[in-house]
Amino acid sequence: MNKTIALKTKVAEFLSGKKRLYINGEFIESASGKTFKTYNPFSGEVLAEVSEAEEADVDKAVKSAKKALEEGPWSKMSAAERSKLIYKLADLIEEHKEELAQLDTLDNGKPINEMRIADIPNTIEQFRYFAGWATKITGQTIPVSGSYFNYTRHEPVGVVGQIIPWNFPINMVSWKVAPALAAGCTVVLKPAEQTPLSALYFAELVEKASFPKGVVNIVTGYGNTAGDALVKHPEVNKISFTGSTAVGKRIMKEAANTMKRVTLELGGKSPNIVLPDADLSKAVPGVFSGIMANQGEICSAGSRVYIHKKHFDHVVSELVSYAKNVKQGNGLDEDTEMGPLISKQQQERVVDYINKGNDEGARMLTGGGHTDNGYFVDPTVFVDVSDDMAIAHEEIFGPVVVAMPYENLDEVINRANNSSYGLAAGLWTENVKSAHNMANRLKAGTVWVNCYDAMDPASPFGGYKQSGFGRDMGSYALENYTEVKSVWINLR
Ligand code: TXE
Repeated sequence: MNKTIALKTKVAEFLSGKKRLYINGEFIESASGKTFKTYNPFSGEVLAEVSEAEEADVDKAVKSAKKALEEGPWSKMSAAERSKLIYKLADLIEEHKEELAQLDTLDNGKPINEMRIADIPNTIEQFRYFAGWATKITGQTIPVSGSYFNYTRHEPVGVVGQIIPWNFPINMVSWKVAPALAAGCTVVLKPAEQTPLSALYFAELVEKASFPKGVVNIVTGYGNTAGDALVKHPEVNKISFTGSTAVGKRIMKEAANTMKRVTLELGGKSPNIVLPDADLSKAVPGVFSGIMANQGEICSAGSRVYIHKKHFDHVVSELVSYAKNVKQGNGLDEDTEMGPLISKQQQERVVDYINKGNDEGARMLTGGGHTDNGYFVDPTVFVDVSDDMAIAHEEIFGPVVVAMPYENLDEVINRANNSSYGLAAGLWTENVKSAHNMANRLKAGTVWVNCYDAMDPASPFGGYKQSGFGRDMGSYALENYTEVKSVWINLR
C-alpha cells in the first residue's frame, strides 16, 4: 500500500514563495539577482529557485554579523537572555518539525521516517542542550605566583562562518548554530547548494523567535563562490566546516592567510568489526543499518565490515538477504526505508566505485543496479575484497559495503587502523575486556560497542587523522567558539 503523505500547507506555501537570503534580519535577493535551482532527487524535478549569494552578499552578511557582535544588542545581552532565546528557537523548531522534516525529505530524498525519528529530534535537542550551556561557560581563577589575581574569560571567538553538507541538512544547521549562539558568537551559515530549503525555513523561525538582527545570517549559494568568500573574508574569525576531505584541506590552507580558527568534520571509511563472541542477532542488523542508513550517505558509515572467519559466511548471507529486502522509494512514502542518492553526480560517483570494485576482482553478491529515474543505487555487498582495493579504503558515500574476514584481534585492529581516515568505528562483542581493549586501540573519534551511530548532543563527535579535527556537540564543541583570555590584576 502506498503511504505517501500529503505536504503540509505551510510547506506548499514555502515552496511557492520566494527563497531569499537571510541577512541582517531581512529576507533579501542576492545583489546580482541570480538564482539557482534545487531539485527533488526522487523525481529529478525542480523544487524551487533560490537566491544565489556571491562575494558581495557574503560581505554584507559578515558585516551584519560583525555589527551584531560588536554593537549589540546580542553582545550586550546576558547569558540568561541568550539562553532564553535559544530555548525559544528550539520550541519553534518543535512546533514546525513536520514542515522541516518534509522539506528535507523533498530536498534530500531521505525517508520521512528517518527525519521524524532521528534528524528532527536531534536538531531540537541540540538547541535545548546548548541553550543550557549559555549560562554555564565559565573561566578559571588561577593561583599564580606573586601578588596577582589571575583569571580567565571565555569570550566568543567572533563572527563564525559555517559551511555544511547536504546529507543531514537541518540537523547540520543545529550542530553548527546552537553551540556558536550559546558561546555568544554571531553566525553566517552557508547550506549545501543541493539542500538549501530547510535552512531558509529555519531562518524564518529565527526571525519569529526575535533574535536581534544580524545574529544569524543564511547565505545560500555554491561552495566555490559563496563558500570561498566566507573562508577568505578577513572579518570572519572562524570557519566550522563539515564536508569532503578535499574541500576541508583547501579551506585549511585558505584560512591560514587570515589566521582563522578552523574546525573540520570530514570524510571517513569506518570499520565495523564483528568479534567471535558477538551476539549475531544484534550485530547483523546493527552492521547493516551502520552502512545503509541514510542511503550510506553518512560520514561515519560503517563501510568496512570485518567479520571473524567463523561467522563470515553466515553474516554475509544475512547481509545479502537484508540488502535484497530494503524498500527503496519516495522518501515521502512512510514505508520507504531507503531514498535516492542526493544527485546524479553522487549516483555516478557511487556507480563508478561499484564498477571499480568489479574491475579490481571483488565479488558483488547483490546490488550494483541503479535507476535513471530518481538517483537510486541498489544496496550492494562485496566480498573477496583486499585491503588495497579502492572500495576498501576510499569513501564511497553510498549504499555499498565491503565484507572481509579476519582471524585474530591484533590483525583486525591493525587493518582497521590502516586508513587515512579516523572518524568512527564499531565493535560487536559480548566480552567486556575485548570491548575496552579494542575501544582503546582503535584510532577513531567515536567507537560504538554493540550499537552504531548512537548520537546525543552531549557527546562529542569528530575525527582523527584526515577525518578532520575539532569536535561537534558536547562541551567540547564550545571550545570551537570561544577564545580564552588571561587577565592579571596587580594587587600591590
Ligand atoms: O562535498 P563538498 P560534495 C564527501 C563524500 C561525498 C564527497 C563529495 O565522500 O561523496 O564528499 O560531496 C561547500 N570553499 N562528503 O561534493 O564539496 C559546498 O558548497 C568553501 C562527506 O557535496 O565538500 C557544501 O556546502 N566551501 C561529508 C559543502 O562544502 C565549499 C558530507 C560540502 O560540499 C567549497 C558531504 C569551497 N571551495 C560530502 N567547495 C561528511 N563529512 O559528512 C564546496 N564547498
